[in-house]
Amino acid sequence: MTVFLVIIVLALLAVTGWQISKIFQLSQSHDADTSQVANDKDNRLNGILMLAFVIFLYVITIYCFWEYGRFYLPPASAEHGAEYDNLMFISIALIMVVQVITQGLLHFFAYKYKGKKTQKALFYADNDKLEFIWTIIPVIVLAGLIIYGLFTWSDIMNVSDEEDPLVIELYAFQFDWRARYSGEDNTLGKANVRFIEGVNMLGVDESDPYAKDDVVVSELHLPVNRPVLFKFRSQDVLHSAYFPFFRAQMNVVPGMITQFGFTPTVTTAEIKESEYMRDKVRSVNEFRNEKNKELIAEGEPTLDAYEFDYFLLCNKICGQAHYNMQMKIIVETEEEFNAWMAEQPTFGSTMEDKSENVDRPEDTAGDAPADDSEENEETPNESDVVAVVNNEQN
Ligand SMILES: [Cu+2]
Repeated sequence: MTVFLVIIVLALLAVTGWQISKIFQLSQSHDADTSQVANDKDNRLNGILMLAFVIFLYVITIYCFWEYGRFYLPPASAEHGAEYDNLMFISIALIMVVQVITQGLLHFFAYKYKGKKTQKALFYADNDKLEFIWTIIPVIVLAGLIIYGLFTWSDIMNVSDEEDPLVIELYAFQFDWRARYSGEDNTLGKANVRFIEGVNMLGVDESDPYAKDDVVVSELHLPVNRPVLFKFRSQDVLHSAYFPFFRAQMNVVPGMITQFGFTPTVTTAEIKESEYMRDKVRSVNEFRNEKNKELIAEGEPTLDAYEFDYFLLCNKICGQAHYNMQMKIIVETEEEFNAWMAEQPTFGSTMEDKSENVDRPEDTAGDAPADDSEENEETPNESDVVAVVNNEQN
């Protein structure tokens, strides 16, 4: 509120100042140039400002490339990445060249042809040839860019079944991810939000035989050089699966299954060893060490050393803890992947373990007469529970 009042007071003061200066102007002698029409001096000043503005733009652009160019991602860790990066680079390079030239000419001409008292503007209605040239060149260039983009798009988006992709479901919910591998049959079991209960947090259909060998995990492991087809599902709101190092992103939409496929080509171990990543890790850790000195002085706990890992991130602002919605990705060799996979419990075994633990009261109910146990299969009410307890005592 105070800030609001201060702003109003400042605005009123500015208006007062402006009005006072107006009064001064009007009260000055008639010799001074009080005309509202720009004179040569005004035009020269505006011309120079035009030129200065475009120079400022260029300087800041060059500075940003120089200073922040290192924040570009390294070459993609997925097969389609090079295609994607090429399209991006060609589009940006074209836009860059055209904008540097046109922006420069626009401002330079504004300076060069600034108004002069002695000069009269030339009346020039139109020029068909010029108009044809500046229409047809952008048409050809844009059409080329769009067609190139469409080819790249269909190349990236079409995952053929012939490549035998590893099918993995990525399940998004506020605010975490789960991955479901389709197991030996490479077919995901059916799932529905209605089946969500206890450990079955993805709502996998227990009665579907394809679901038995599915494997649900909270860390995504991918074998290198094997095509992967991701099927995305959301439990609650719109999320977006974002794999920056693999140049992939796909919306995760409640009520439908979206998909995206790629082939990882660089293992986690390899990228950690790359020059780019070693530089990055070193510079992050330099910052952390500096910060740690401050923290030690304040008696606070220090930061851990940074280590790089691939991550799957959420790229849609989906709620309060959106910033922390991430899942670690480990790209490894086929052997390492198989060894890891062999250790993971399947969905079938997890559900069996669960029923062994949870279904014990029903087992006791089995001792009761047949008609009683039938009743128990329906929604149990309080009297049934009492009956079970009584049976146990007997
Ligand atoms: Cu999200």
